[in-house]
Formats: sequence, C-alpha cells, structure tokens
Amino acid sequence: MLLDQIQQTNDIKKIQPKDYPALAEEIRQFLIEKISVTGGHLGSNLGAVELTMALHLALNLPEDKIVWDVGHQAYTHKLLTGRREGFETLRKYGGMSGFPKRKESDCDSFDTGHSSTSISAGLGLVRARDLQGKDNTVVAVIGDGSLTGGMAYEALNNAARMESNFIIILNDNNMSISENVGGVSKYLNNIRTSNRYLGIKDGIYDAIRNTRFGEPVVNGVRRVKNSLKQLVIPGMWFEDLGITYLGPVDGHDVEGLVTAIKEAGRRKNCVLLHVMTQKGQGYAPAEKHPARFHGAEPFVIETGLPKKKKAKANYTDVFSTVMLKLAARHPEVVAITAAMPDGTGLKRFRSIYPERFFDVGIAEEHAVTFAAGLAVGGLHPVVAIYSSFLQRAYDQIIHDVCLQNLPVIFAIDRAGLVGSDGETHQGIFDLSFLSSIPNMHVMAPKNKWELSDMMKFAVRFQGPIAIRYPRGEAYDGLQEMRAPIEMGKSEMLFEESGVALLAVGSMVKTAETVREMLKAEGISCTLVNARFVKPIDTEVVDRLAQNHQMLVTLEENVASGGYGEKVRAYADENDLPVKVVSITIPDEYVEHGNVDLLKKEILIDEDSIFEKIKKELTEE
Ligand SMILES: Cc1ncc(C[n+]2csc(CCOP(=O)(O)OP(=O)(O)O)c2C)c(N)n1
Repeated sequence: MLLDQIQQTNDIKKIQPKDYPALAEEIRQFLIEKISVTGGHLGSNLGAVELTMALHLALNLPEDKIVWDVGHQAYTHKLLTGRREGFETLRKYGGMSGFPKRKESDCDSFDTGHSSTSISAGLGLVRARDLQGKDNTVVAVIGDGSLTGGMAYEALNNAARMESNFIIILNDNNMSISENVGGVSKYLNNIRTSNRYLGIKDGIYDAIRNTRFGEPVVNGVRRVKNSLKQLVIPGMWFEDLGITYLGPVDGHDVEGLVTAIKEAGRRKNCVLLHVMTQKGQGYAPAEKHPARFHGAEPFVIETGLPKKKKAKANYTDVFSTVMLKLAARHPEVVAITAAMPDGTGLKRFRSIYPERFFDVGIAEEHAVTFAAGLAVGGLHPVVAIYSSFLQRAYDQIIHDVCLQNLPVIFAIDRAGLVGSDGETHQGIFDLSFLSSIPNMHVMAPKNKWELSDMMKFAVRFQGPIAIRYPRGEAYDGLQEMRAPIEMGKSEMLFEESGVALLAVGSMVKTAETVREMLKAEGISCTLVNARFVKPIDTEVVDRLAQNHQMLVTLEENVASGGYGEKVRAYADENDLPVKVVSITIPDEYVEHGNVDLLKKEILIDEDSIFEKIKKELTEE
C-alpha cells in the first residue's frame, strides 16, 4: 500500500510521480470505507483528492498555509498530515473533527465550517506574513458554491491589486450542495466552454510561429486578441479586478496541478487558479447523487444506500408539507433558501411553485434583506435557514426586517444541538440573538403538529416571526394537546403544584420524562409548553409562582440571553415568591458528537435534570 508510506506531513513527497494515480485511488478507497461507517462529507472530499495531493506536493506544511473554505473537503488533508487513525473516530465525541481545527494539527491553519470565509482569512495570513518579513505561501481553497457568498467578494475586492503573493484556488465542481445558482456560476460555466476555444487559439499561434512570418505575426495576433479579450479570455473578470487568472486546469491531474500551483506561487500578486473537479469522483453513487453524498449518513458501499432506514418523519419533512399547504391557500407566500433546497425541505415547494421559490446561493445576508424587499412589495416570505447560518444575517434581521416591522417568517431548522458537525454548526444561540430584537417574535414547537400549527399562525401574523425546530425525528407524542396558538401564550400541559417545568420546543419531550421521574418520587409537577420565547408568557409565570415551590425552565440554547434568563429576570423584577432554576446549554461552544451523548456531557439529559431539580429542592 502506498498509503502506508504516508505516516506524517510531507511523507507524500516520497511517492514517485508515476504512482500518484494509484495513491489517489487508495485514498478514495480509504475515504469511502471510513465514511461508509462514520458518515461524513463524501462527495466534496472525493472531488478534492488530487488537488489536496498536489497542494501537499507543491507546498511545505506547516510553514505554508492552506485555508479550506467551509472545511468539509479537508479529509485528504487530514490523512496526509498524520491523522489516519483519526478516521476511526471521525465526527464522534472526543474524536477527530470533520472540519479543520487548529487545536488538532499545526497543518490546520484556520478553523472553518461556515462558507465563504477562506479568502478573508487567507488575506489576513498574507498580511501578517508580510508584516513579519516571512516568505511562506498562503493558499485559500474555495468552492464555486462558496464563491456565491458575499464575504468572498468583499475579500476579493481587498485582495485585488495587492503586490504580494496570495493564491486562491477555485475548486469548481459546478455544484454547491445542490446545483449552483446565479450569474457567477454561469460565468464560470462559460469559462469552461470557452476554454476549448482558447485551446484552438493556442494551436493557431503554434501554427503561425512555424511559418515564415514567425514571431511578428504572432505578436500582432496577440494584440488583436487582447482587444478581443473580453470575448475570449477566460477569467477576464478576475483579471480586470487585478487578480491574475490561471486556468481552467484539470483538477484530477496531480502533476499538472503541482505545476500550476508552483506557477501561481511565483507571481507577486493575488492569483486565482481555476481548478475543475468532479464532486464524488471515483464512486459512482456519489457522482450520480452529489446532493445526497454531500453530507452522507453511514451507507452500504455496494449500493450507496443508507444503512439505517428513516423510521419517522423529521421536522424538515413536516415543514416541507406545511409549506405546500400554505402556498396553496396563500398566493402571497414565497420561499427563500440560501443554497439548501434539500436540507431545508423546500425541494417540493420548488417543483410545484418554481416562480415563488428563490435559491439565492450561500448568501444568508442577502436572503434576509431580499425577503424584506419581497415583504415591502406585498408578499409574505418564508426564509428557511439553519440556525447557525442565520447568525450571519443578524444585522439584516434587525436593520431590514425588524426595524420596519415586516411580515417575514423565519423557519429555523437545525436549532439546538446538531451533533457530528460540531461547534460551527450547533444552533444554540438563536433564542438569545433573536429574542433581543424589538418587534421580533420567537416560537418553538413541542411536536410535529405544533410546527404545522405555528407555521399557520405565522402566516396570519403581520410582523417578523421566527419558528425554531431541531434536527432529526419530529416528536409525535402529546398529539391530543393542541390548544389554539395565541400570541405570547404558553400551553398548559399538566397542572399540579410543587415544581413547575416550563419547557421550550424540543425540551418539552425531555420535561415529560423528567416529570414522570419526579412524580415517581412523590413530587407533584406541572408541565408548561412555553411556545413563545419572545414575548414570554408572564401571566403564567405570575400564576405558577403563587402555588409552586420552584419554576424550572428548560431550553436547548445557551444560558445567556435565553428563555430561562428572561423568566428569572421577570421573577426578580416582580419579587415573585418562587425560586427559578434554569436548564440550558452552558455558555460555551459544544463540540461534535452524538446528540444524546452531548446532552449528557452538558447535563441537559433527563437524568442530569432530574438530579439537579432534586438537589435544588433539598437546598430550599
Ligand atoms: C454560511 C453557510 N451557509 C451554508 C452552509 C452549508 N453548506 C456547506 S457546504 C455548502 C456548499 C459548498 O459548495 P462548494 O463551495 O462548491 O463546495 P463543494 O461541496 O461543492 O466542494 C453549503 C451550502 C455553510 N457551510 N455555511
């Protein structure tokens, strides 16, 4: 095995060029085998095998720096930097992260997870290098999908006309998670097609050079060509900005890539090297279904089918279905996604209402302000975004939506702990950051029927409103509890005395179990479904404070700025005669791992909550 010769960083340089294709094949087999067991980002990694090999051959790590945009394609990089064993524990609690982590290796030069940051971070590394008189190479590797994000353009604008080397590698596989969208994607497509034309042009030069007219005519043709540049030269747009464009080059030819990277490294300015790759390269199911294999669950290698059959509907499915119903009833309802039509469940909406569906690319800031424009224009937009990616659009939510009190619905998927993607993807801040915004309303459903009811409520409401729901299976308990939704009102599920549990969204299910545990110990227990985190139901807090010893709030969100803090502040301000205990995620980043395990670690699982309540009761 060639791979056995690669134990640590730069070992790849011992491999003979003739063996590069065989090594690439071994790496692919390795990745397919490992990811089929652990799950992970397969397609993007299979597409970047040769590119990563070439970077490791052309550069000298860790002195040279590679910033991986999003970071989901860095598995081969991990493999080539002494982390082969880590694949046994990939994305597991305490194991190797699925993204670059500086704490994991000195070859990971910047932590990523969210898209379109690599050029900014790389530029920072370049300026730091120059100011300190160092001469290492800095490379940002960004995909064509990530190049739809606004931050990438802000960075390009700053990198342009710089008089120092900075290599941006555009890893163009013509795909985001789904099909890439927008003008830049079209532009890159045109480059691919015009490349053939340029090949013919180069052929013409060679032919003329070999005639008796020779070099002068070649130069003449070149001049004409320059005046026609806009039409025929690939990457002219980058060139016009002041960024040298190289390519497009075959992203599966290691030796060609090494030459191109070294060439890019010789320039005294910012260079964009355009590399063409295929997502899922070398594994037929991933080539055929790039969206499914972007982030794959464990699968059977022979068939590519998931190992575990989906048993129950998840919240995304419920949202997907209710959106179709709402669209049929309300012609003003339109849907927006930032490059995640599959992940957010809007694919069915897209196929039935293509003219009312907008995939804006990885552009959450734009998505939100665009929604504000749609709302001012008389429509009722639903912006479906994962909790952690919505963080990006904070100013747009405040400045463009809430300040004007516009009817925009935020459907926030993957809220709470998401598991194996880790720190960058946990949706644990949204209750805090949304509920501090004037005019915003924030809800969380206890089960699948309530998500549907909340969406219907939101469509009738004329103002900014957010519904946050977790990743994974939708809770299908408490079906009979379906009191009509009223603004700012909680739902009483079981009314007793003693301890009152006030639970938000996903924590209602947990609280049900905790209540059973408490009752088994003879502790009488009320259970309230909070429903609203903004505004909180102060009436119920007032009432429960009168005949309960203790109020316990439960939420899958950090402590700071969350529901518990609000209830406690209200109780304090109003001198309510009751102790308030808050169960929250600690104010920390939560690493990757199985969600049930993470909950135990951070003490928000049923047993830990039960123990905490008992302890608090004895400390009364
Ligand atoms: C801000 C943000 N929004 C959405 C995502 C989800 N996401 C992860 S990868 C990806 C597509 C990236 O496409 P591209 O950059 O072309 O890389 P490829 O997977 O095709 O190699 C998206 C939308 C994210 N990571 N960050």
